[in-house]
Amino acid sequence: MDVKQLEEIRDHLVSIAHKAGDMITAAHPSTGSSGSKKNSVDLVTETDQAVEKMISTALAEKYPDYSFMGEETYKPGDVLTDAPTFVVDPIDGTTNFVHSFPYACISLGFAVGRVPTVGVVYNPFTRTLYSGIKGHGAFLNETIPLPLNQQPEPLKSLSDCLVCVEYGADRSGNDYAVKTETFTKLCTTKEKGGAMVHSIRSLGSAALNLCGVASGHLDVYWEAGCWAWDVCAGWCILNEAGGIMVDANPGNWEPKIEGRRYLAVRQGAGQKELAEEFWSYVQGKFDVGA
Ligand code: LIP
Repeated sequence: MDVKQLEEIRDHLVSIAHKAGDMITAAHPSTGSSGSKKNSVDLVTETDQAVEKMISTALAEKYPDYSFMGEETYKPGDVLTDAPTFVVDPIDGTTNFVHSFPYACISLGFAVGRVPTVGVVYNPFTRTLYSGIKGHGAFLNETIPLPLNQQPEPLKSLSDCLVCVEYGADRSGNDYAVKTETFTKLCTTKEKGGAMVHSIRSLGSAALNLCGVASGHLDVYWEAGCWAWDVCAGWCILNEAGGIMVDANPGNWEPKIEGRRYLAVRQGAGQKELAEEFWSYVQGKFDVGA
């Protein structure tokens, strides 16, 4: 696919993101207006479903030959293939949306050969738009190149980092223990065997977290359990901003979009060493995605 075609796709995704943003900001949900999927903290609202319908219809009209994978219409067993595919989360950060915490977005990814190739992520509450095309850079609000600091500081040590993590919806079992024990280790003093990171943040939207790493205001983002539609768009933007994505479990430098385990590191000298340092603090191994 040539760059003209990819730019046309990006432009279409940007206009869909704005339409979706208007639907989301007009919705005024309440905690009582949501339903749940897997458990009481895995929320979904009528707005998630209506926005996905609008997006899939708009994409099918213009690109009838491309596949579509969306959070609200995904069925267990659906797989991402090598075919050009739109990978979409109508509201990433549904819990935030339900609580009117203004950190939620529309995440519109386009994968070719299962590689994130176009990404558009739009937070309609702050009117912040991130976009990227593979090989052609990433931008904030279409004109400001990412990362925001074009001469990012070297990544010398995890102890200098602001680290983003998420608790996710599974609140027991092996993977929850791996997360929470690792969170503790990250924050603990060096004397007690920890990484003594500057701090950790848990903000509730994988796509915006990836854009935070792409921008450079987060140094690292580590998560297991989220899905292809949470990461596809942000991953393209991250890579185009010079960031890297590796596996949340130690040792794998080439995670898959649908692998459900992710560690993102911002641009800067020493990225790979920082990923290795992070892995050395991971307590156990995630089962998800295995
Ligand atoms: C959410 C993510 C969040 C993650 C949750 C969930 P949703 O997406 O972006 O960061 O921790 O497991 O996947 O459900 O709001 O689209």
